[in-house]
Amino acid sequence: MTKQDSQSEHIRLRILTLLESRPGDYFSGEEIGKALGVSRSAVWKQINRLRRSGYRIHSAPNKGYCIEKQENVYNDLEITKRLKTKACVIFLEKTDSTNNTVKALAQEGCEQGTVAVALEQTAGKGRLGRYWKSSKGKGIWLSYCLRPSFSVAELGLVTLAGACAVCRLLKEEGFDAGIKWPNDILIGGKKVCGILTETGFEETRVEYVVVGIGLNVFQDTEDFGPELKDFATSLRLEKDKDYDMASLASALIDYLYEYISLLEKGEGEKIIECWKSYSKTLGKTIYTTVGSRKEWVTALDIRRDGALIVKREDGTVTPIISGEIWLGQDG
Ligand code: BT5
Repeated sequence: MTKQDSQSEHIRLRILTLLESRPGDYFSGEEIGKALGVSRSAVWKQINRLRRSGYRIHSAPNKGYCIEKQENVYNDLEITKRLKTKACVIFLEKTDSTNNTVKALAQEGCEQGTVAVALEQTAGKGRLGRYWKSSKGKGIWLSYCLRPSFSVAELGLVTLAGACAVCRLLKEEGFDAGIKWPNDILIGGKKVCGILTETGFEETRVEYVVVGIGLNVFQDTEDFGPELKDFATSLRLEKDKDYDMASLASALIDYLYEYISLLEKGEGEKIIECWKSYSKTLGKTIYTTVGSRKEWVTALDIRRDGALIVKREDGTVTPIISGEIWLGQDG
């Protein structure tokens, strides 16, 4: 976002705040311009942009502008308005993958805290070339850019930080959510959220890390299709209420910022502690690939680099760096 873009966003936010302070009441262009220290034509221009973002703003000759009260508007301003931390939110109606969007922005030099949020992803990505179903308006599809100051050895903690942020949000929404190593967030044994972390290197130095989070919100069982319906869930399926996407997205960004800050302060062990408190994996029997073959093991602990420490049937203890696990009967 250029300086000019961010200035005009700031003006839009202030116009919005003013109009929303008395929905249904008219404010003249002159009055708004005076309050903000900008010209009437600048007000008019930003009002039109607000309209294009979905706000119902009426105008009447000699009266000015008035906004209709609206619920659940989901766009960059609504997310930014609710943020407690600083982030630069870029909202897209449609993109292939918000991770790709942020990677491109990172390569152009965007700052830490740049976040792409999309209403729809046409090629949402999971790990290892898998897909992430991201239908229009059905969930929160966002990616956050980091410019890591912490060591490469701590990179594994970024995904864990993302998982902690999601679990905290879900707990506050009243869900008993838990983490299945390494990146699945489950409610009642079904996947409600996935996290994909991608890293960009410049020779051996980490240039950027992109944390992509996909959180299912409004899907019905049919939305998931035959392939996913038995394994996936959404907040709406778990608890039928009216979720406000902008509030969910802004809280998620705030929590992500908080957990990432712990990493930057060298307090990675707090992320591990938090991850353990939400874990649905530790202490459980799991089925996974150890070395080159699949076997039943017991998940013992999580290492600082994010590896899962497991105990094999022959009693040996070994780390699993990446891969897939399946929870056993006790999971
Ligand atoms: C993940 O991969 O779980 C990471 C998903 C990350 C998605 C976010 S959305 C914003 C950002 N932009 C992107 O392009 N990606 C990130 P993995 O552990 O590999 O799981 C992928 C598997 O989950 C698929 O093979 C399906 O079986 C299943 N799946 C696909 N879409 C799903 C959905 N919406 N809900 C639950 N499960 C899903």
